[in-house]
Amino acid sequence: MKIKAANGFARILKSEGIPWVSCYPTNHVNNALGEEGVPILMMGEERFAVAVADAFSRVTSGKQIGVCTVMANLNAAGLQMAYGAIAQAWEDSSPLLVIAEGVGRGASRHTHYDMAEAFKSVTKWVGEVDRADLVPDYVRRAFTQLRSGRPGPVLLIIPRDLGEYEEDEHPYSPVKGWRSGPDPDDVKAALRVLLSATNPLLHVGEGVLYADATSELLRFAELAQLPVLTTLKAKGAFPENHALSVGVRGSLAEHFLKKSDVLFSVGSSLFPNRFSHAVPGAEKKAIVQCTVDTLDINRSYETRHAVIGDAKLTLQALIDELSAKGGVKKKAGLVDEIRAGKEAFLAKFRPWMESKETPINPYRVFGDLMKVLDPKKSFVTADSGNTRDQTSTVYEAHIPRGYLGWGNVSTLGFSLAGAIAAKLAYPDRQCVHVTGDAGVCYMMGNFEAVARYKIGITTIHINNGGYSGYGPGFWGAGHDPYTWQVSTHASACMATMAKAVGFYGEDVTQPSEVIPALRRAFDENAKGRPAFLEFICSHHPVHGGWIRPAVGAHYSRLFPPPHPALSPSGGEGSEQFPLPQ
Ligand SMILES: Cc1ncc(C[n+]2csc(CCOP(=O)(O)OP(=O)(O)O)c2C)c(N)n1
Ligand SMILES: [Mg+2]
Repeated sequence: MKIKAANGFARILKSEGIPWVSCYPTNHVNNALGEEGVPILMMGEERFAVAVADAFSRVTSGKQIGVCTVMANLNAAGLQMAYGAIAQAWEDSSPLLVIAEGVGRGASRHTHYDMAEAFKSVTKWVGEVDRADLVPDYVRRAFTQLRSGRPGPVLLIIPRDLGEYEEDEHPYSPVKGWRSGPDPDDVKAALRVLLSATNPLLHVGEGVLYADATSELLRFAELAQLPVLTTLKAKGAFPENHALSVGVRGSLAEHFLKKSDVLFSVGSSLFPNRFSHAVPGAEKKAIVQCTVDTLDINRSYETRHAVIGDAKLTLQALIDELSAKGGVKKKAGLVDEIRAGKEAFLAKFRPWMESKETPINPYRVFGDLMKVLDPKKSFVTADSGNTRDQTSTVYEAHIPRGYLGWGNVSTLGFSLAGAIAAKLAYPDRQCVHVTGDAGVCYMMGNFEAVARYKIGITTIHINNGGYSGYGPGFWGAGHDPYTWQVSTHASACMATMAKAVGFYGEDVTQPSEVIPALRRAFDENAKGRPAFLEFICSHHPVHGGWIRPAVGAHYSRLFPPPHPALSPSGGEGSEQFPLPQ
């Protein structure tokens, strides 16, 4: 049977198990998806169509692939608007499939915008389909890229005028994806370094989640008796209530990072950015880097010990090797040290989490949120700004993707996409995202779509009438004092805006009302109605820090030294006041 190219493509997506495609019109593939019965999620704009698909790949750690379509061809406005979202997926290595409509035969002379060229630097692969019967071949190649190796976005350009192809002559079967295992000699060498350590630290990146290796991680950490630190993107890969967890950031994490003589890293690029630690005293430590991609070897630090391969296969090999040696004796002292460090860390934050002050202290909202959520059946993510910094400091994630940390770049507004995707991936979980004043503005145009599709998520808006820490306050002058203030709640009520497009909405001004309001919101969510809770909060831009290289250290050229006024704790100290982000 002959079939139109776009319809053949839609059927192939179905056979790949793609449950829905997020989109924004126009794209001829959208009509084919409709005709073939593939559910469509039409968001309020392209950036969000991409973000929701991206977030779906992230929250499922690539077990499902997010797919989106955007407008392109001679009017590439959609694809141009999507650029930021695709670049973000690229920076975070998220396996996302973007479909753009290609320029028809002979029409490329009418445009000076070259889609493929424009996206080569932010995609793993760009495929330009130029014949109908090649649709299966191109999609096969796309899914090979999406399911193998280091994840990353793929762009497929499918013109409208490809015509038809004979479906029976060009059948398609789903692509499984391939892994590669580590060199056994490298595994042995890595273990030798680990076992020679006095103070080893297991450093865990998101690669462990994408490799579906969280149970192997747990086994290995316990077998080797290692304190475990995760990157922001890997938050939750190791249960944060485990006796060996030192979390992501703040004094406890910093203590173990500084103290370690062997940093044993699995599934991380190890490159330090604004939202991760640098390795302090890297020159004096032994770093072992287990990663899927040689791109990250000898990148930010000189690599002397590496294990290249899939994180699950690598951890299995490490477990086998270590078990053969009988494992490592239980370290009661280590567990006590972690417990005491955690207690000291919490002693600082707990009073804020229980604060009765008004405007509400943002930590009170997060403390109460933790009281009402079942950590085994919930999903939390946060936006750029203090909501990210504060939740990632105190929120305890107990299950993989119980918290979505994201952001090599950290693009305002993405948290809503995270919550939508999580609800679609895990309908039984209570899904919550926390955002600030700037974040809300970045996602606003998409609330109508969330209500239209009856996606029962809760938006927590921490309203502090500005970009907290950018302006002056108890923390000092602020780092962007001319660009921080927005309307206060008295003149701009975002909950009213959300209500107007179908959300359940409330303003919350009293600390005692935080929990009751959350419960009401969750009840509405259970009925398929999204909820928007606007908490009138104080500016409190204090959070767990990131280690920066000491000024003058070999790697400090990665970061300019912070202005002293911006960093009362000295840049490499523990809990930090705001830095430019
Ligand atoms: C697309 C984009 N542009 C700019 C920024 C820089 N940025 C980071 S946080 C922030 C302001 C956050 O303010 P708000 O949402 O009110 O959160 P708060 O820190 O006050 O809780 C800005 C402008 C960004 N992260 N993303
Ligand atoms: Mg704010």
